[in-house]
Amino acid sequence: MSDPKSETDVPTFAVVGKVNMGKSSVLATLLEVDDDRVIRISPTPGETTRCQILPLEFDGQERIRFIDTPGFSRPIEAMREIQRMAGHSPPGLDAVKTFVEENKNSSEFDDECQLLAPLIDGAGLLYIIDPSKPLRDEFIAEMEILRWTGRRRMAVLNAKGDASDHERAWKDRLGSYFNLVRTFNAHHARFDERRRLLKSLLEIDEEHAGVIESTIRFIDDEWRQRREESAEVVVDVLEKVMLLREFRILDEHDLEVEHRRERVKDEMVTAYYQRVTTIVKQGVDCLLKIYRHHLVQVDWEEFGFENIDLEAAETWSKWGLSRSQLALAGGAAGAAAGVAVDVGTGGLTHGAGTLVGSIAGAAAAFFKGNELPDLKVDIRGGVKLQSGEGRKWELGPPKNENFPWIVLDRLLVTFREIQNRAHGRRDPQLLSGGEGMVKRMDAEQRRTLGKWLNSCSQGEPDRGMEPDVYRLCVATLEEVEQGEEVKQGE
Ligand SMILES: Nc1nc2c(ncn2[C@@H]2O[C@H](COP(=O)(O)OP(=O)(O)O)[C@@H](O)[C@H]2O)c(=O)[nH]1
Ligand SMILES: [Mg+2]
Repeated sequence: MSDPKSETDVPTFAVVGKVNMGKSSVLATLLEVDDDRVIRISPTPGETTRCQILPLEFDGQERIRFIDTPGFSRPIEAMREIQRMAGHSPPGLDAVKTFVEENKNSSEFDDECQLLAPLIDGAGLLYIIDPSKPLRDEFIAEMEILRWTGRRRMAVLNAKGDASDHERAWKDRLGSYFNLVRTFNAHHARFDERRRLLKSLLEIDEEHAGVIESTIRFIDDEWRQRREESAEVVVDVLEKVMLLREFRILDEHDLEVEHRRERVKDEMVTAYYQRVTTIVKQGVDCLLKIYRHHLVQVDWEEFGFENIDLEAAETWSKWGLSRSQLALAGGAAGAAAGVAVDVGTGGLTHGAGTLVGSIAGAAAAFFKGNELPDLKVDIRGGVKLQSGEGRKWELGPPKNENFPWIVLDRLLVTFREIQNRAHGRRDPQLLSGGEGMVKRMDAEQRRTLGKWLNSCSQGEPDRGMEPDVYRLCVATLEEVEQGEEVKQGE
């Protein structure tokens, strides 16, 4: 059986542990919920006072049910009470049932009664602990109570801090109380770890193996689809950016007065980069949506293109592009280089020259003495005669052949950070920067992509190359996914 046929067929797991151990955070990461209105995560203990059902659904059908619980608040007292109720015999599920029955209307053991109710109903359990905390008597009491329920149980180590001091003690003890011990960090777990934790459920609920296995297949399919959609986003952004042109209609007077010409040029360059930023931002928003992130934001003040200083060392290093990588990327796109003015040469006037020469000097100075591709950063464009009075000034894309690779790297680095971003976190900042990703592409991929980018920059995307470009983007994203996790700040 691979589909749950009725509600009682849905494998159910209660998430238990002491208050504030990260139970809700583990669930939020596992189920990709970054919304505090759906799963409340709080630094103040004891805010959850009721159980909450959190279904894992596919195609509108609940496949695995998790129950978030308030957590233990008085485990030692509860343990004694259950022991007292068991009398001379060893405590078991009956004593736990009696305990809940007798205390459910009193406030004394409210949290314990809430937490134990789903276990009495037959749920398996995930016991969340923080191995950076010392193993105290209250935890032993919790483990005893859970063992008495007789339910299949897994301990999940969610280390909030440095676990090295106490982890051994925890592991020694957990082994004798739980069927399974797993590590899952609510702030760092990525797709693989989420998948592994779901797979572990098989070991504590063999009865529902079919449903759990088919759910994992759904998750794998969905993950592949997300990667494919992301590749489409990347290709789309690159094409849009390379096709982008900024226009102004100028009259003769504007063109003849140098300071006016300069002003128009500056305005156009600013407007151009603002539009590049908008395109990239829309792409990043799509990626965030694909991976179900609603909370995080990218600092566009810093990472947008509006104030991009293509000649500054910082611009390159922030995105992890070393000089040699730039040389490689540039080499691949080399065909795009050397075309300074490719529009309307017939009507070209003095304006275009000024435009093209504008920022090249600084870049050349920065890279002086290095065997590097031409890093001129002027924007291609020209002036065309319009019918009637005006002249059309057109610019874009930057002549710098590395430009599309920088755009691509921003997308890849952002994609990597999205992969590393756990939904259980509630801090809004998606960090950007760090090691670049373009370098992971091999020479063949760069050559293909470079050729296609070149066709885009000339205003005529090579449609025949698109399937190859899409495939290499999918492969690159997969590569990025599998890369080492770059630890994010807390
Ligand atoms: N640094 C860090 N903090 C965590 C982690 N898991 C949970 N927390 C924090 O611990 C606090 C309690 O988490 P919560 O999930 O609400 O605990 P619960 O009471 O067991 O549901 C919150 O401030 C979380 O942000 C973790 O893996 N790392
Ligand atoms: Mg909670």
